[in-house]
Formats: sequence, C-alpha cells, structure tokens
Amino acid sequence: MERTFAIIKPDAVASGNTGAILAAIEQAGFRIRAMRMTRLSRPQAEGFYGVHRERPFFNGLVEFMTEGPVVVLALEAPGAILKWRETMGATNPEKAADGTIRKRFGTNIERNATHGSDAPETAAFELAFFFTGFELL
Ligand code: FUP
Repeated sequence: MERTFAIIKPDAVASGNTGAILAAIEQAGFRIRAMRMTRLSRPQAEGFYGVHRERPFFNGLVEFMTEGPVVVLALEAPGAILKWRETMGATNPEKAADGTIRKRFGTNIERNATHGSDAPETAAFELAFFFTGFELL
C-alpha cells in the first residue's frame, strides 16, 4: 500500500464538483484515509508551493489557491502516487486524457481542479504539511 496527498482546489470546490471528484476518487479504487475542508492562508500556500517560488506563475498560483476553500485528502492504494497522477490527468486540462479529473473538471493550466504529489518524498512532505500522524493512523 502507498499513500499520496491530494487537494480539491478552489475552482472545483466553488463550482460544486467536490462530491463528483470524491466519487471519482473512490470509483478509481482509492481509500480516503484522511480528509478536511480548509482554507489556505497565504503563508501556507507559499510554503506548500515553495519549490515553484522562482517560477513566473508563482504569484498567480498563490492567489488562486487562497481564493476559497479547498479539500485536502490522504489517499491510499497500491501505487497511489502514480495512480492518482494518472487519474487526474495532465497539468493542463486541455491536454489531459478524456475521462480524467482535470479534463472533466479543470478550466486551464492554473485552474486545474486537483493537486497530486509527484514522488514519495513530496507525498511525505505534503501529507505531513496538512495532517497529524494521529489523523493518518
Ligand atoms: P502538477 O504536478 O501536475 O500539479 O504540475 P506542476 O508541479 O508543474 O505545477 C504545479 C501547479 O502550478 C499546477 F497545478 C498549476 C500551476 N501552474 C501554472 O499555474 N502555470 C504553469 O505554467 C504551470 C503550473
């Protein structure tokens, strides 16, 4: 079993797609191990996306991620990290495969409905960023 970290981003929460995305997550075979609706502060969003600090899209990304509530999730499945990346589809919804979450619910490369960890180290960092050890037991 492997765990990964996911976010249902402000665009998808605001457009009323939280439930549909949770259903897609469960239908894809993930077990939801922890989940919380929250709202990211600016320092939280800047810290979470710290690896992108020097990128031209950083400020827009922080603005977007703080504009409204998000749902943070710990997902479990065999090969969860890669499996969740495949279930989400490409970063740019226009390039994402049919049936993927970003294709179904994303708008553009910034407002792309969901986040997923890209490697074991980032999954560990991101899960610990939002959940206590007790919540992940
Ligand atoms: P991903 O791992 O698929 O979420 O994609 P990246 O780590 O490359 O990018 C993280 C987030 O930055 C994306 F989800 C959206 C945002 N982004 C932009 O807003 N513009 C870009 O050109 C690239 C990424």
